[in-house]
Amino acid sequence: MKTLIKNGTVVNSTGTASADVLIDGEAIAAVLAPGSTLLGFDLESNVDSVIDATGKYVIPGGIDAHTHMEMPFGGTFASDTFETGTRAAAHGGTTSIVDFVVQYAGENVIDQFQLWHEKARGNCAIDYGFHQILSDVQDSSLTAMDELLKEGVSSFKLFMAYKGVFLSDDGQIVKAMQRAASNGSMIMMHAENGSVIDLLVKQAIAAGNTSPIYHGLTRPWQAEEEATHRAIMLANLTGAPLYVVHVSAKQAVQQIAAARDNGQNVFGETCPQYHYLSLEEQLGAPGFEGAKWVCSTPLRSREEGHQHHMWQSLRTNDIQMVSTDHCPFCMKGQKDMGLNDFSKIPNGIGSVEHRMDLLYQGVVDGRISLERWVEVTSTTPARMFGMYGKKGVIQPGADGDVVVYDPNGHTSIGLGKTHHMNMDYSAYEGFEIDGHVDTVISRGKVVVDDNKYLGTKGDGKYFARGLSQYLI
Ligand code: DUC
Ligand code: ZN
Ligand code: ZN
Repeated sequence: MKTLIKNGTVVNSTGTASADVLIDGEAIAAVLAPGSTLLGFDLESNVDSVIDATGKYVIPGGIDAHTHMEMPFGGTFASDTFETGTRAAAHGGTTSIVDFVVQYAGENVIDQFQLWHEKARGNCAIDYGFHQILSDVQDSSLTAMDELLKEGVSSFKLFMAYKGVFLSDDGQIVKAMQRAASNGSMIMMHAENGSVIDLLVKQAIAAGNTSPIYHGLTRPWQAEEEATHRAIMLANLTGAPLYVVHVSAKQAVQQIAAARDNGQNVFGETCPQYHYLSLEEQLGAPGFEGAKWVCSTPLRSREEGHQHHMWQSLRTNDIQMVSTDHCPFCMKGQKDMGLNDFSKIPNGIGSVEHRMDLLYQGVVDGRISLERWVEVTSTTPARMFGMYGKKGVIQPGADGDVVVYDPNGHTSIGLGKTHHMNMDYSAYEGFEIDGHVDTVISRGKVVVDDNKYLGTKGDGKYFARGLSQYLI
């Protein structure tokens, strides 16, 4: 199967050019000046299909490097399965995800890795890789870190919050960091001070403060800044590279920026919710509505300027990339477990389908450049997590993961509109985007065209990742 995408504007993180893109089988075969022939052959009459991208952007498929499909968490499971979640991702122009294998205390890491393979295999619409969560860091977990590297898992996530669920103490963190420093893998950190949060939560509930806004008020930015600083110091001590996930507080960004200025291999990820949504407007919505936006780290105060700072840090590269932390729960039967106690609301927001559009609106609004959009949503995730070359770029030899994006199109986000995620609400209901995902190609196959899903369950394959390109 040969496909020619003609007359488009190809946008890579390094620049923009008018070019035709030839996909042969599963890979990009050539990027050519518009109307070029190849060895004297007219391309258009020698391919199976032609996509006219006149007036449109041709970009590398999005990579969401932080998702939790069907994650067991908060007494329930994230409501998107690998099947529904990856199909929704495809609709939104994302052609790869990196999901998290969960290991709770006492479980065996390798067993869990095999279990996650079973959940995903044959079910995904797009390609997928895995990070590994470590909770208690057993001796067998350390050897598993070496073994998993050979299986294409080069990043390990630890939690400084969620005591009794995920939390690793500082000694356990240091042990895992020492192993990462020696085997070249990346430590990912959920950086919030769990003990402080647990105390504030207990005090809030005892005082009768049970509504969703208290989720945010009991997870203050100081708890995020302190844990971010501590993680940076432990990484400094051990020499491990550190990737701080879902950064939401401007003070945490400042810690990351200072460490980077100091020459340390520290990286920051943020998510669209921290750019657009706030403690006051969403978490503080009347009644129980705020439960829709209970996630951790929490939405921050707009009055304190966090959202503005997140956009700024993305532009200045104090923060390197944007994932979603896609972890959806329905209001009915899931979020409503916390109707009388915010601490029982399952933590998570779903937005795997909207990340590309929400960040593109940042281009329209003059907050980031077109090339930076591609960089933070595709190229940097590929480089950060050992996928670059195959993913994250439009060049010969790369996988044929390509999105035709229409800057003159329009996207209305909301239930009954562009929503394909398995959620009974949208965290972005009513958002209007000045752009549209027209065609999504995954390894040479059109999987979404004009909002229609054309793929098949199981099109997506496991991607064994290499080491991060950002480490020397
Ligand atoms: N935060 C969430 O909101 N959900 C899943 C796990 C996490 O760290
Ligand atoms: Zn987390
Ligand atoms: Zn997460």
